[in-house]
Amino acid sequence: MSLAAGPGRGGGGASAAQLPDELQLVVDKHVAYIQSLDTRRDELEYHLTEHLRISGIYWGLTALHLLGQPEALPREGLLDFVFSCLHENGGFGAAPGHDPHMLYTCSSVQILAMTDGFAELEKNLPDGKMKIAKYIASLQQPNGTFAGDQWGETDSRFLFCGLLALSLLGMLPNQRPNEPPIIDLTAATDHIKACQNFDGAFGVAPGAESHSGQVYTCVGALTLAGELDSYLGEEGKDRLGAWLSERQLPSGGLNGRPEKLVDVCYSWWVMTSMAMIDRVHWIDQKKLTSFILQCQDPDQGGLADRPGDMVDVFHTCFGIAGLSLLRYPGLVEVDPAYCMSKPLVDKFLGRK
Ligand code: GRG
Repeated sequence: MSLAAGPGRGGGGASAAQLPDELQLVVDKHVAYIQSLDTRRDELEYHLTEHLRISGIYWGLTALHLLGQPEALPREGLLDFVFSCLHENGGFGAAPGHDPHMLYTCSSVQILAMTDGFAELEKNLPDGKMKIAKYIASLQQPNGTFAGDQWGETDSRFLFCGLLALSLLGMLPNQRPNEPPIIDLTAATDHIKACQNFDGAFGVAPGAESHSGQVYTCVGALTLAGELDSYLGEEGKDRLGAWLSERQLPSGGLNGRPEKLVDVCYSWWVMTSMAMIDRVHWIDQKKLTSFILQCQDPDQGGLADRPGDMVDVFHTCFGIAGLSLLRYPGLVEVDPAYCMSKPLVDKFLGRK
């Protein structure tokens, strides 16, 4: 059975209603699960996850967009929360009172893009877009990479988040060829290239073990910089694609690196990297689809890392995003670099 191109995706494949029970995505349950998350303030887990709250909102909102329910969370409440995390220097913390950090600044910019909130940003912080861009630029290091915050830890995740957020702000040097560059994009991509290993994959820093999460950040950064094709070429894509395709285990699920357990989130990190190098067909898509669907809680909604485990919003987002890449019927198409609805990103960036 083909799961390709369902309604709204321009193809003639199966619709969700034609699929057998074990291949049904419980869309309404997932929407209700995400809507319920902010009402669980008396649960320990709510407080234990405060340090990543704004990313949690990005994960939930992205999942809702891909499920075709972009308005299932109240826009005003989302914007109020985002602005309560904003600092004078243009950075965002994970929650009110938390220090600004690149990861949460990226999630905040993504939420602002998804909620069309940039006009409100200017009311909360005059010249807000430029202040956010300058905060991001201030974290670039002499060797081209980016720190996560003022304390200086570096990681290819932070570099990618910097480029992604700048791109949504329209402030990447390749988006403004006639303006003085706000960051050194060549130094940034040189650093990413130095993170590539002999196996064709990428690590968190030069010389670090290949990991598919970092493959996403490095391939995504090269995509945003417009350098992916010229740098990798077909041979580089084949070598990286071979390493990524070895991430699939007999259960159909994917792991992040050799000898590790499968986890539904790698359905995103691995598959979107495959999408950016045009090698999605190197994975058994039917088996992966089935694995992702087994990670659902069919009663309460949400997805877990593995079948039978407790669900959470992180795995819910990346499982659904993986299904979107696999063209599960009825889901909105996801943009591989931005991990947001592709129609939204296309419109937002004025892409055809
Ligand atoms: C815009 C989608 C988006 C992301 C922003 C934060 C970020 C950029 C990317 C994270 C990439 C990454 C490193 C993902 C991997 C996450 C993960 C499950 C790490 C677990 O690592 P280990 O070593 O697990 O605990 P393994 O599976 O290797 O045993």
